[in-house]
Formats: sequence, C-alpha cells, structure tokens
Amino acid sequence: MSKLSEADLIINPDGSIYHLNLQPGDLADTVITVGDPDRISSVTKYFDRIELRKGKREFLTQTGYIGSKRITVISTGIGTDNIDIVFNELDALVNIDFETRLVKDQLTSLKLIRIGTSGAIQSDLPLGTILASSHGLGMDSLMHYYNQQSTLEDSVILRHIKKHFADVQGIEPYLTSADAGLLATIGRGMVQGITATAPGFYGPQGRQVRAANGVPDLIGMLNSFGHQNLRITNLEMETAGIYALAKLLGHQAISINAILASRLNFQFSTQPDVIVDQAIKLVLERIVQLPD
Ligand code: R1P
Repeated sequence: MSKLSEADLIINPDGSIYHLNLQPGDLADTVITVGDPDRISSVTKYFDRIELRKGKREFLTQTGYIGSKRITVISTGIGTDNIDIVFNELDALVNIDFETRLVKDQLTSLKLIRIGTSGAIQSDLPLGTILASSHGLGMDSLMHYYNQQSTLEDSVILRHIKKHFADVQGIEPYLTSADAGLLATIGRGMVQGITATAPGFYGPQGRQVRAANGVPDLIGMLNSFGHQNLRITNLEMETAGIYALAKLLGHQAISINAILASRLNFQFSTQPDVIVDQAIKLVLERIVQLPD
C-alpha cells in the first residue's frame, strides 16, 4: 500500500490519531473494548497501576497493569459505525509508521476482547449468563464497504442463514467467527453461540415501539435458526463488526456478553452492574493467564 495521505490518516498536532487521541506507544497489545465509557473504571479498578488516561468524544482510554500484564481498556460507544473508527485507528497505531505514513514491515496482531452487554433470544439462557460469541452475524452494512474474505466454514454457515432470512427484504448479513485461540481461553467453559449484531436498539432488535415494525417477528426469525449444533443466542450492536474488521486486519478478537435481558421472557435484570462485574472479573482472570 502506498503512503497514506493527511486526509486518510489524520494525525493530531501532538502526534495522536484523530478520534482516539492516542499516540502509538499508548496502546498495550491486549485491548479490552467496552461500549460505555463509565465501564472503563469498572475494569481498571482491578488494575495494580494505571499509567495513562486519555480520550476524546466517547472514545476514552486507560492503559495499565495487572502484575506484569499491560492492558488497554477503551470505550467504543455504541454501534458498528464506531467500531469502524476504533478498530481502524487501533490498527493504525500499531501497524502504520506515523513518520513515514507507510505500513510497517513487521505487523502486530492485537488481542481485542469486548466486554459488553446483550439480550438473550433463547429462552434457556437466563439473565446473568456470561456468553462468548462463537460468531458475529452482522445485520448492519459495515462490511459491505470492505472486501471481506470469509473462511469456507463461515461461508457455509452464512449461506444457511441467508436461506433462513430469505423472506426478509433489506438485510444482507455477513458472518465472521471468533478467534479460535481466544474463544478457547477467554471463552473457556462459557455458553457459546452466534451473536447477532443489529444497526439499532429498537426496531432493528425487534422491540415494540410506537413506530410500526418493518420486520415482523425478527426475534422469532433469529431464534428459530439452527445449523448442526449452531444457533443464534443473543443480540447486541458491535460484535459482528469487531470480528470482521479484526480478521481483515490480522488481529484476534473475542466478544464476551453479559446477558442483561431475556427478550423471549420480556425480562431485564434488576442487578445489571453485578452481572457486568462478574464478566469483567472472569475475563481479567483469564487475560492474566494468557501468554505474552
Ligand atoms: C445498547 O444499550 C448498547 O449496549 C450493548 C449494545 O451492544 C450497545 O452498544 O453493549 P455495551 O453495553 O457494551 O455498549
């Protein structure tokens, strides 16, 4: 790839990248992403030391240590449009030389771990479940703007899903699997399933609102899909973009979902903070066990 122009790679006067406001050395190779900026300190309160706090807009960052493990926690805000910004800028921070604006010869593969919240769309998944996404199913349009190269296995699953979605106009889904290594380590023993990523919270997740729904029984359509032992377990707004962009850029990604809502049982947790805290503690315990 040729030299990136000042309009393609926007570097702030202090040498930081445009939205994240981070300089290359600010980032650890293990990055936890959270949607809510307030969740950053819920994670870093378990750190032994915080070396850096920076940010801009909804993209706030803290980098610190648990023992000798250096970890960055960054907030993405909501949606795959924000994931486009965060993941491209995280990649630029490690894989583009900011002096020459050229791709580095030696590429870095980041470990990207989402700790997010989500709603279950299977009735056997109780509130409080900590779920690892085996795949991200994008119902948004982010990956239509990139040339995604799917594995054969992912393509076969996607073909079955498209057949299942055949009656619905306007959804052209994409699918990417989790990083196998992180699924086996961070996601060890957790409930696993396909996470559907919606481009909105209300209509696009089949919620009843005053406006009429355009996709009748979206939840029913999603939860009735089955292929071999795979099923769609939950709905949120980032995982598919995270998995697809991470794979395209050569990074490793896993999405861990704290189940706060049961869409089939019409329930929402009375203790969401407790459930999110359990997910955070479990993920941190496992991150420190990962080899460097
Ligand atoms: C919607 O309320 C938000 O919550 C979920 C969705 O993916 C969306 O971002 O995740 P976070 O709690 O991680 O933001």
